[in-house]
Amino acid sequence: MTDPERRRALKSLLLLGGAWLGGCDRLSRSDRFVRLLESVEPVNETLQRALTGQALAREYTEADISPVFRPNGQTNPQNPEYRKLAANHFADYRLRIGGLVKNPMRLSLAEIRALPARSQITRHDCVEGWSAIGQWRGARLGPLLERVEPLPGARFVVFHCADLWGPAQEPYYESIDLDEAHHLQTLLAYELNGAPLPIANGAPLRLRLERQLGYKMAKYIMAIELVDSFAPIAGGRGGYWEDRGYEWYAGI
Ligand SMILES: Nc1nc2c(c(=O)[nH]1)N[C@H]1C(S)=C(S)[C@@H](COP(=O)(O)O)O[C@H]1N2
Ligand SMILES: [Mo]
Repeated sequence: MTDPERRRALKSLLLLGGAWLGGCDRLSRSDRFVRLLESVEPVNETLQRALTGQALAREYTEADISPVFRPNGQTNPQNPEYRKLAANHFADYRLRIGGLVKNPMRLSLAEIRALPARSQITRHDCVEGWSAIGQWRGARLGPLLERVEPLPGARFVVFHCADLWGPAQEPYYESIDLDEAHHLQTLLAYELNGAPLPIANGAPLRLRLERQLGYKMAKYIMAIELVDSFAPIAGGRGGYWEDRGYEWYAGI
């Protein structure tokens, strides 16, 4: 597109968006609409937000960053495969992305760092009653999903983690829908407060979503799977803690 063409296209989208914003935020739930916006390059964040009504979680300033971002849950996975990767500073790590996608991928950390990225300073709230403010940097999940091309039946994104729990050694896992996956603040984070993500906080890659509680933010992500239903996975409720009674949608 030439510049005037792009401006005209954006203007008509803006007008349409304005009309829709009147009363219909169902649009923000429409994955196809979000994908349409992502295909118009470059759509700036403010415009995309205005059009989709995808409210952002509050962002803070550097002065607000907590002196220590308290680690919680598992802080040093003992799974041998993970220990081996950690011993080599994750040089051999490959994020596997598969399931209901046209292009399954295996990505190194260097490849993940080359993806469209975002930084955000946000507050993390744990159900256990503590919170911390941290600065995260990571690859936006939305554009990454565009590359793997979810098949029409895909509805949820499942994160499979390295840490194993309990006597049955069950892996931690989590899931979100495609709307949440395309949100601007949904990241595969590889940095915390300007430094590589520490192991205690989920190295080499952890999920950030800023409109839900802490347990949704899977640490130690080894694989991402697109599915039409999470019922066949583990306890069938979409996450390790969900299988033990927590809400699947943990909105703050
Ligand atoms: N793989 C994995 N992800 C996890 C957890 C965990 O134990 N294992 N704990 C969850 C909970 S309850 C919280 S509050 C946050 C804690 O993140 P932090 O360790 O960076 O504080 O991670 C979430 N993601
Ligand atoms: Mo938590």
